[in-house]
Amino acid sequence: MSVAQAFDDWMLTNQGAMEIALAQFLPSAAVVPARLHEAMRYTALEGGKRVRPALVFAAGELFDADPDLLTRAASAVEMIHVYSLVHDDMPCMDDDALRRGKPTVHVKYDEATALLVGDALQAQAFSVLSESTADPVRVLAMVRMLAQAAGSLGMCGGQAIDLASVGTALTVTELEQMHRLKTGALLRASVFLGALCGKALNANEEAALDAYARAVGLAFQVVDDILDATADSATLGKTAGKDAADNKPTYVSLLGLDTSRILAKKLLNDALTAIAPFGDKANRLAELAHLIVHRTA
Ligand code: GRG
Repeated sequence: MSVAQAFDDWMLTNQGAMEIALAQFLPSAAVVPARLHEAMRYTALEGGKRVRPALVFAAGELFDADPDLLTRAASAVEMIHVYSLVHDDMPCMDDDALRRGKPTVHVKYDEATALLVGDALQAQAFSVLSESTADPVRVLAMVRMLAQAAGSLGMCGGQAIDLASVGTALTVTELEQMHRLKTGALLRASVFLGALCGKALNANEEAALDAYARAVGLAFQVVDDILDATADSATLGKTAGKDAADNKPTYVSLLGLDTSRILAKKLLNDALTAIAPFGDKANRLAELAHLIVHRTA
């Protein structure tokens, strides 16, 4: 089997595991309030690339993680991610009708339901993580890591800067700061949550993972900006060309397409260099960095 085929199989296995875990960790649509639970399952199941769970699993493999804790961490991160997408698509934020190839939650259901779906997914993420029977000190560190990545000093803070920056002229440094929080914080937390499910990290390992996670987090956003400007809505499963239509500062609007592509390649190189000391054990993390930079959707 080729290396590429083995990686594709590994991704499919993880996506399957994620589907089963999310289906189990989300309340059944038969449980009251049925409409809310149905909407939570509608948006969280059968969709998305599951990049964040893959980062959790890949980092977990590197540090011989506890499988149950790893599945809980991957599910929790994905629930936070899905909540952010549901809220981001609402009329008070990005106002989008299409996500993961399906009508967004406020379109399919209604705005109040979309708000509650996001709130409930966020709460469920912490519930799933904290119900682990692993060492409570370790679980508490993971809860803290996820909370900090999701909060006002992480994803929510980045979203606030994003909303305030529409129609303004950001510098590349300011754009990077926004994305480090909005998208980068949760991607970084995915890597560290996976690692925390395994043996304790020494300072060198922590620094290497941090450099990898930061490079991959930023690369993800640079590529997202490139795809928004170049791909079509059917391929992306969400509305393409929205950044320019909304007058949002992006890597493409600030640097142009060619320089943005060069930057994405440089970040890929930074990510691979950072994890080189781990050797072959970090192959999955390396392959994920390639996937993030070379993805087409
Ligand atoms: C509402 C608190 C709050 C935060 C929203 C993540 C986010 C912050 C907004 C999403 C807007 C957006 C399109 C950001 C660009 C990067 C991004 C997170 C893309 C979507 O992630 P993918 O490509 O999506 O991993 P899938 O559907 O594959 O999981």
